[in-house]
Amino acid sequence: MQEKLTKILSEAKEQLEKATQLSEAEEIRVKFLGKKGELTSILRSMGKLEPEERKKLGMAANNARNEIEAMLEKKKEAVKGKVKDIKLKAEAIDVTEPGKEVELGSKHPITVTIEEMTSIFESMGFSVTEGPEVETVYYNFDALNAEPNHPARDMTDTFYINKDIILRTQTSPVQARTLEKEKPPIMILAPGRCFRCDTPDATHSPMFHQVEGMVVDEGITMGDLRGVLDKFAKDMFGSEVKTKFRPHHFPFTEPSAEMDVSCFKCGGKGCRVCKGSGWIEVLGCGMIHPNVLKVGGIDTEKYTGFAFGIGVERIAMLKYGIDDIRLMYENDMRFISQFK
Ligand code: 2NL
Repeated sequence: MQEKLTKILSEAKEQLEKATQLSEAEEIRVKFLGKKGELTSILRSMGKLEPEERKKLGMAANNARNEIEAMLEKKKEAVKGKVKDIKLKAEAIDVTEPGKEVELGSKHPITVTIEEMTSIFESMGFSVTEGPEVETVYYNFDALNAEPNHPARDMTDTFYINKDIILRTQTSPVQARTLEKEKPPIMILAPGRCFRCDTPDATHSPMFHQVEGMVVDEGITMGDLRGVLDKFAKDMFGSEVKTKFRPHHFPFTEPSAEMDVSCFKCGGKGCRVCKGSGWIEVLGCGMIHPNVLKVGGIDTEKYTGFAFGIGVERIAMLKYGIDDIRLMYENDMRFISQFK
């Protein structure tokens, strides 16, 4: 028995020395100290021995077990230490390495254009007002003198949420709300997102942007409208451009007009940008219809006003030579990052 114990001890020692992994150490523990282990079977068989003998051997067996356990513990610690070393080495960070360059984002061409338009009008005294993109039919159509059967009210042209709520088709509802709330003098700009049921193509998008403006005070005339919009055109497209106003029709203005600027590319001789005509259409405008002022609670005996609406995408496309509106909503970085 004593011999057997010595043999077990030296075998365990030898095998443990070779072990390099925790799983191997565990296998060795099971082999010697487990329920069916070699040392365990010796301890079990001791019941048959004489008491004197049993005591001696018992002590020796217990010592052997303690020794194996101590060796196992030592091995486990050593293996763990090695694993940690490897891990630390693999995860080491070179703090002296130069940092990666962070690429700066750039503004969207629509943002750039709205900011430029806004600052031009702010320099003339306009202040920016905003309103909801989800609007009532009342502020989007009724308050703006749109006939009950006006085509723009159609389910096929406007996104209806329900019979009274829509996605605004223009930013004029912002101005209709302002007329209700404020007293003249009023001089506001309403930039923002608008929605119409359009099938996308090179010049149409169901989501687009407008900058509308409105001035209401005593003695406001078409001359004021022309002065403000001519100044806008010169600041936006170059001091050399000329403007002209052609009669038009909008439900919310009377008289109404569209403004053209002389082509800033060819100077009016005719080119690809102005399609040979020398003129480019840039906005719609007019004297605010008395019905619109009245609905807003403005005294039409005392006050008059003008308003205008500018399509932001159209201005951005002209200014930056973009030939397809859809490029602006694909967010391809190669396109987007050109507008710093
Ligand atoms: C266009 C035409 C326009 C307005 C918008 C407006 C707003 C109020 C009263 C009167 Cl509250 N008018 N807005 C007026 C004329 C034209 O937009 O073709 N925009 C791209």
